Amino acid sequence: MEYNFSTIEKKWQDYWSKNSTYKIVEDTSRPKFYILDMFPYPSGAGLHVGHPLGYIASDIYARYKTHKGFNVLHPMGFDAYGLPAEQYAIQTGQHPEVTTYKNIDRYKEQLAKIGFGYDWDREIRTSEPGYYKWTQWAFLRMFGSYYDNIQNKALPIEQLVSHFEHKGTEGLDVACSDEIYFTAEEWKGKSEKEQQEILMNYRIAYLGETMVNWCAALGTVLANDEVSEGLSVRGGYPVEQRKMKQWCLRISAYADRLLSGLEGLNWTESLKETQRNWIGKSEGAEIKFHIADSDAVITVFTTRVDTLFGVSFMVLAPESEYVSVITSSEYREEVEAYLDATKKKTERERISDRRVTGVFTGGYAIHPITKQPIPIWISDYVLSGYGTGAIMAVPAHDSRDFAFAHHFGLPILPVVKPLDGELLPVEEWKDSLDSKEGVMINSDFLNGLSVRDAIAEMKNYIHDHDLGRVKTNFRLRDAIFSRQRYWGEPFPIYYKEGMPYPLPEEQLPLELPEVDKFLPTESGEPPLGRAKDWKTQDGYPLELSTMPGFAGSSAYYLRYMDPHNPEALVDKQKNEYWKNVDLYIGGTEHATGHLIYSRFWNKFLFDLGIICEDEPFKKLINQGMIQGRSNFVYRIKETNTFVSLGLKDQYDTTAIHVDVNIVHNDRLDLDAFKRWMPEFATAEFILEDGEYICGYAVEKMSKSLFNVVNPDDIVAQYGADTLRLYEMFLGPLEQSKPWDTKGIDGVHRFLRKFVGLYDNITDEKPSSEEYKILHTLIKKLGQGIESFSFNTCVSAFMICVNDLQAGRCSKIQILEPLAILLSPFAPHLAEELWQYLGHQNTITREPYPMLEEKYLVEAEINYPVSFNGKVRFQLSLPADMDKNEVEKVALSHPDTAKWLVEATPKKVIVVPGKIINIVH
Ligand code: ANZ
Repeated sequence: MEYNFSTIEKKWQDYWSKNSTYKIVEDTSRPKFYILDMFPYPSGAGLHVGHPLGYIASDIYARYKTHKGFNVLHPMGFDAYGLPAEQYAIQTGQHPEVTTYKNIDRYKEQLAKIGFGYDWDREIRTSEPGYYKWTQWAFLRMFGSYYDNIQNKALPIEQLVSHFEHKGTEGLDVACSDEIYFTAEEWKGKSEKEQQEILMNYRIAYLGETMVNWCAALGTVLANDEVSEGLSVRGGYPVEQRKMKQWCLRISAYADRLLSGLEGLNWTESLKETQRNWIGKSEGAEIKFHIADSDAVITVFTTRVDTLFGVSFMVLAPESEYVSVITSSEYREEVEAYLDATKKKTERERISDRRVTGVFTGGYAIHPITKQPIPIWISDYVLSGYGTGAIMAVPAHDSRDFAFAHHFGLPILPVVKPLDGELLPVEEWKDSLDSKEGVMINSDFLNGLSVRDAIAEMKNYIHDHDLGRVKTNFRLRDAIFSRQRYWGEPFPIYYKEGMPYPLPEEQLPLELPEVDKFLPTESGEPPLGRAKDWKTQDGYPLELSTMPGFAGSSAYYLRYMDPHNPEALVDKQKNEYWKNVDLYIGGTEHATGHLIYSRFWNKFLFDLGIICEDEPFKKLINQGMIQGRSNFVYRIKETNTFVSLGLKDQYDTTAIHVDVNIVHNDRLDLDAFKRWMPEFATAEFILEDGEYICGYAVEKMSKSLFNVVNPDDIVAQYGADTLRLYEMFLGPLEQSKPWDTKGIDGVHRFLRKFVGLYDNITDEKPSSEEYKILHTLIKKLGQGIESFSFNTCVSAFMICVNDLQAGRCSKIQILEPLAILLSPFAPHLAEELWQYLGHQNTITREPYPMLEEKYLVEAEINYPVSFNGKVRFQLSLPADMDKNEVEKVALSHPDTAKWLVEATPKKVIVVPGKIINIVH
C-alpha cells in the first residue's frame, strides 16, 4: 500500500464529517467517559504547534476509551468574549463579533486538519445569545440567593427575608459583607429601598464597594495583571486605586468547601497546593481595641493572640474607615498626602514592596489587658481587604512590624517567653516597661507554654474576658464581576431609584446591543452607555457594565452535555448521565482563576439542585508548554553583513532573531533571508564551510521572536498523523519542552515502515514470537496511555514495528489488531489500513485488542544438559513442565544414552527453568 498521507488524510476527514462518525448521544447501555480540553480563546494569530499538544493527548485518550467500549464525550468550543477582540475593534472599528468569528473559522480549519474526533454538533461559543442566556440566568440565581453557614449551602433569598420578618437577624449564621443586627420589628419598619440595601449585604451576586484598579484614560477597571508599576500595561496610562461599586460574587462563602473539596480530586499535588494557598485558610482571633477619648473600637485580626502583650503600636490600612475618625487635626495633612501616594500602588505591589512607609495618625488605642496607650499608625503593608484592615503590631515577633518599628523608632516590646519562643521570660521584660503605673499584667499563665498551647490559652482568655472572638479568615476574596467594557455578557439588571433589580428570567437572553464606537461615553460611562434605548420596557435604565472573561467559562462544561436546550442549562437526565468531567486537560495558568471560579459556580448550581455533582473536574492534567526554539543571525555592527555562528566572536555583532521557517537544522536559507524583509535584500554573508549556521535559544513561542511554527505547515509537509505522533514523542505530556523538528523525519519514516508491514498479507497463523511482539506492545501502550506518557507509546510502536519487520511478519492476525492499536495515535492511517484489510466500517469503535499475558511468558525453555558438569546437548521443554517430568524426559532422551555409554546415572540435578546435570 502506498502512503500518500495528504490524500489519505483528506479522504478520512471528509468521511468522518459526512458520516458524523464522532456524533455522540447519551447511551445508557455503555459506560460514559467525559474528556474536556480547556476551550481556546480564538486569537488573531491562529494556532501554533504548542496549542494542540493537550488536544492531541486528549484525542488519543478519547479514541482509546472509545475502543475500550466507553461512550466518550469529547467536545470543543470557543471562549469567544474577551479583551483582544475589543482592543482590535477600538483600533480598527471592526465589530468584535466579526473578527472573533473569523478567528473561530480559522481555528476550526486548523483543528480539522489535525484529525480531532470532536462532536462539532455540540460546539459552543460563549458570545452567542443561546449560550450566554445561561450565564445571565446563573447570575440571576446568584443574585436571588444567600449562603447559609449552618446548612452550608446557598438558599433562596426569600428564606432570608422570611427569617428577617420573624426574628430579624437573631439566630442567623450567614455569609455577609458586614455584620449587621436588627430585630423583626426594625426590618418591617424599613422602606423597600432600605430593605433592598440590606439584602445586598447577603446576596451571592451583589453590588459592593470594592477597591479597584481604575484607569481613567481607558475608562475602565483593570485586572491586576493588566497593571504594572502604577501604569496600564496597554498604553501606559496612570492607574489608581479607587473605591467603586462593582458587581461581585461571594466566592468567599464557599472557601471552606473549595478547600475540603480538593481532597477528593485526582489533581496534581502542586495544583492542589496552589489552590490551598490561594484560598489561604488562617485560624486566629479578632481582638477589640478601644480608642482613647472616643467610643470607637478597632478590631484586629491576628493569628498570634499569644503575642498580645508584645503589642507596641497598631497599624491601619490606608483605606480603613477608621482613618478619618482617628486622625487628629495636627496630623491630617501628612496623612492625606500619604493616602494619595498609596492610591498609585496596586495591591500586588503593596505585598511585594518591602520598603517601609507610613504615617502616625495622632491617635491612640488602649491595650485591652495592660491598658497602656498604643499609638495608631497608617501603612500600606496592611491591606484593606484582608482580616479587618487593621493589625496589632508585635515587632518582637513579626518581621514587617519589626522593620516598621525599627524605621520609625517605635518600641519593640519583649513578650512572654513561650517554651519554644525566642524572647525573654516575663520577669525580665516586666521591669523593662517604662511605665508600670496602671499596668495590669496577668500573663504568667502563658509562661513556659509552647506557642500552640499559648495561643489556645489566650483564645480562652479573650473569650472569657470578652476581648474578642475566635475567627477563621480566608485569603480568598470575592470575585469582582463587572467590567466597563463592550465585548462581554450584559447583566440582566435594571435600576429603579438607584437600586438594582433583576430582569424576569423570561426576558433572557438580554442581548448585547449595538454601539457606534467601542469606547466609553464622553461622560465616562462604559460603552453600553452609547446603546440606543438601553432600558427596560418600562423605561428603567439597564446596567452598563458587562461580565468578565471568566463568566462564560465557568459552566461551559455543563452546556456541552446539552448544548441546544432552550429550556434549561442542562437537562436533568443528561446531566445524570454525563455527571462531570472525568478528565480535564489544560494549562497551569488557570490554577487560581478559571479552576476556582468554575468550582465555585458548579457548587452553587449543585446547592440549588440543578446539577448532580459537587465538583466539575474529577481528574485534571496540566500539559507542559511547548517552547519556541528561536534562531539568530549575527549582524556586524553598522553593516549589512552577517557572520556565521562559529566566526561571530571575531567581530562586534548584534544578534537578531530570524524567522525559524527559513532555517533548516540551524542552517539559514540565504535567498529566503534576503526575501524575508526589505532591509535584508542586500545582505552579505560570511560563511563557514559554505553554510550560514544560526545560533539558537529556547524561548516562549511568540510572533515577536519569529519562532512560531504553524501546524498547517507541518501537516502539509509530513501529514497530521506524523504531527500527532511527533508532538507526543517530544516528551512526557506534563513537561515543558522546546519544539525542535529534528526528530520529525524519524517519526515520519516510522509511519512509512508501518505501512510497509501491510504488503503481501497472509492469513497464516502467527508464531508465538509474533504474538509476543504484539502483546508486549499492547501492554506498553496500556501503561503509557493510562499514565499519559504518550512518548513511551511512540517508542513502543517503533520497537514493535522493527521487530515485526525483522521477522518479515505479514500475518493478518497480527496486523489487524495492530491497526486498532495505532488508531488513537494516527487515526487517518489506521482507517486507511482498516479499509485496506477489507473492512467497510470506520475503525473508530472497533474493540481494543485484549492483552493476553500468556503470550508474554516464555513458552519453551532451552535446557543445557550436562554430564558430570560438561554441557553435551540442548533440550527444549515446555516452561511449565515440573521437575520430575523434566528428569524423566531427560533420562529417556536418545542423546542421553549416547553420552552415558554404559554407565548408570547416580544422580540427576534439575534446576527448573535453568539446567539439567546428570552425574554418573
Ligand atoms: C500579630 C502577630 C504577631 C501577627 C506575630 C503575626 C505574627 P495570615 O497567616 O496571612 O492570616 N495581618 C492581619 N490582617 C492583616 C492585613 N489586613 N494586612 C496585613 N497583615 C495583616 O496572617 C495573619 C497575620 O497577618 C496577623 O497576625 C497580622 O499580624 C497580620 F508574631 O498579628 B499578626
